[in-house]
Amino acid sequence: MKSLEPGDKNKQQIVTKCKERINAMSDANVYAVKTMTSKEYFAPGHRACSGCGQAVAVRMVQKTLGRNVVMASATGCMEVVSSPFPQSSWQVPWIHVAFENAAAVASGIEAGLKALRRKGKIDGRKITVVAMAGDGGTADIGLQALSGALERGHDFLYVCYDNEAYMNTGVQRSSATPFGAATTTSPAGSVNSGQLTWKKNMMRITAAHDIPYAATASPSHPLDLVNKVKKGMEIEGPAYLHVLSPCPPGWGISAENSIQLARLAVETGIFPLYEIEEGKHRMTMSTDKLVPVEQYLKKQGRFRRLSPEMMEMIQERVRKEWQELKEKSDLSHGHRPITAENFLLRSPEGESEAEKIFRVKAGAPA
Ligand SMILES: Cc1ncc(C[n+]2csc(CCOP(=O)(O)OP(=O)(O)O)c2C)c(N)n1
Ligand code: SF4
Ligand SMILES: [Mg+2]
Repeated sequence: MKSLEPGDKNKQQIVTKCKERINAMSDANVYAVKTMTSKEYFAPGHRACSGCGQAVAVRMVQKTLGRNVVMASATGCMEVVSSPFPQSSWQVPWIHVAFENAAAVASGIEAGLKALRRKGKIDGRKITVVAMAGDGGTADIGLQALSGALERGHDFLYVCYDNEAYMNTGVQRSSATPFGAATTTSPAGSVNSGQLTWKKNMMRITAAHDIPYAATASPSHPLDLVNKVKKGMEIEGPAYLHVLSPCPPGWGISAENSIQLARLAVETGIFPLYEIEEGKHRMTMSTDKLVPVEQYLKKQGRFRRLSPEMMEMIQERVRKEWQELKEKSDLSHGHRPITAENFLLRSPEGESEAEKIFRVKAGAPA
């Protein structure tokens, strides 16, 4: 492929060339991170463990959200690691709320902003209201508050960072802990092999509220994640994002394998990437051949005691749920491939890093 020439001043030409390059890449997701804004809204210096998948995901989500947000953040790992008084990693308005009420607080913020706008005390510019919580704060203790906020139809984005247990308080099971995983309250030993129930399906629960948008996302697929955050911001009404967040100490994995594990969760079909928009399902990352679940499970200490029978039960369930999801997706939109069209990630404040890089390389005027 022809490289960019210093004389390529026409922006359209530059963008076309960028798109050609990107389409030639086997997996645009690998390169997406480099195109994000260099501005940090979840600043470094926080105390998350190395390899924390949740911290990686939060950073990407915040880069996409930009400055015009108000955050309500439930108690959990991200609150604890980011806000030891008097320090804070948050470069945006951020409120720490209780374990159970992130969605209720976000509802109040949204209603308050509406009232201020109506009274002419703030201008009409869009301010995104975001609630964030872990799987415990979402699927267990915060479920009632979330259900109420979805039912009332508040215009907000709820992000659940799912590391599949109560990590902040020492790896206790939650209803999002997967079948067979060992935690301190679902120990694996001679009697049981870990969690005995199947993971609660928050996508089905939130979609049952007939909200305009619900999606799963993973830090291993940044482009997909960014697109979904953008959609959640743009859509009027409640949007729900469920983000897989590998946790090295809780999952029994090494820090450097965290994102690889997130990728395997997607590729095995254990954590499929899809969205439900106005009731229509769409797989955003599909494959005809799933990687065997064993490759994902065997890499994690929490599944060390899984028997071959349990492994087979998990494989069977994943296969069945994948097939059901595929059929639902085929009935509506079908698979949407990643193309260069949705690759150039513009930061909310303007030019994307990719555009800046290519403009500078091409010698175009600043
Ligand atoms: C009412 C109440 N019960 C228990 C706690 C203790 N507590 C704080 S965070 C937490 C677990 C958080 O789990 P999760 O929401 O999954 O977030 P993670 O730490 O895993 O990111 C618990 C049990 C609390 N703060 N408030
Ligand atoms: S315990 Fe897990 S979720 Fe919490 S900061 Fe460490 S890696 Fe992240
Ligand atoms: Mg958790």
